[in-house]
Amino acid sequence: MVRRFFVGGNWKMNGNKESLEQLITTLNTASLDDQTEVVCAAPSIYLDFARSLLDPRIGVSAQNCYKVAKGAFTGEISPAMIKDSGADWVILGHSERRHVFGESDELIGQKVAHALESDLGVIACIGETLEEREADTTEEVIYAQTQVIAENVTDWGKVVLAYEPVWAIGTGKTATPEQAQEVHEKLRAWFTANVSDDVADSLRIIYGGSVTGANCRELASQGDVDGFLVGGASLRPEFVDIINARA
Ligand code: G2H
Repeated sequence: MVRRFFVGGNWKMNGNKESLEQLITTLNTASLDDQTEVVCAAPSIYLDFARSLLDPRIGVSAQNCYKVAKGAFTGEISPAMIKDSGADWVILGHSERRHVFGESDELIGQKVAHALESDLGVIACIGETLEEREADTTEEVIYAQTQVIAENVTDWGKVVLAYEPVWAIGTGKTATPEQAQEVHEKLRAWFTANVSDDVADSLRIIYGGSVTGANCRELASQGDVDGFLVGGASLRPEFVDIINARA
């Protein structure tokens, strides 16, 4: 099956109305490969703003959400609110949520279940730390994270899996194309063994971690790399080159 290339821009906690409007103008006026699905993940306070300005061909994502629809959860946002703001996606399980905010696999699984029930698409993130890679436990770690996500997925058509080795995030140390391909191939085999051939074949497994305009083409040429989740470079005009990495 041909998996549509998927490029997410994760703006993280960056930007203001002025800078985001400039960035959005750059995206709206650029020539973007229409074979690529593009989604921008805005800070929650700018979801409406981003949706109102971005070309409708570009999707909008939140960067996190809570596991229930509403209630006394000060500071949180729900999938229903994300939908109401016009966004269609949410990033869950990002390593910054796992490691800076202490989110557990269990909580991430509950969030995945509720986001899907609420009809949001989910960009579910997994990845090992440098310590785990050096201890040769990469596979064990990413399979365990994937297992908890899988237990909570009701519709794989609404999920994109982002492999983001923690040691490559915002560090400038990108996984080599071979390292990314090796892990993505193993993940696909995990899906064959534990979910189904169909899901293994159709699920988009994207790579994140210091992707730039300079390294995106070689990464994109790997058979099991179906796109990217891009942080720093998604705030710069080179994001256009990353979207067009397969063009
Ligand atoms: C990984 C990635 C985006 P960066 O977090 O999710 O960020 O491209 O800055 O490493």
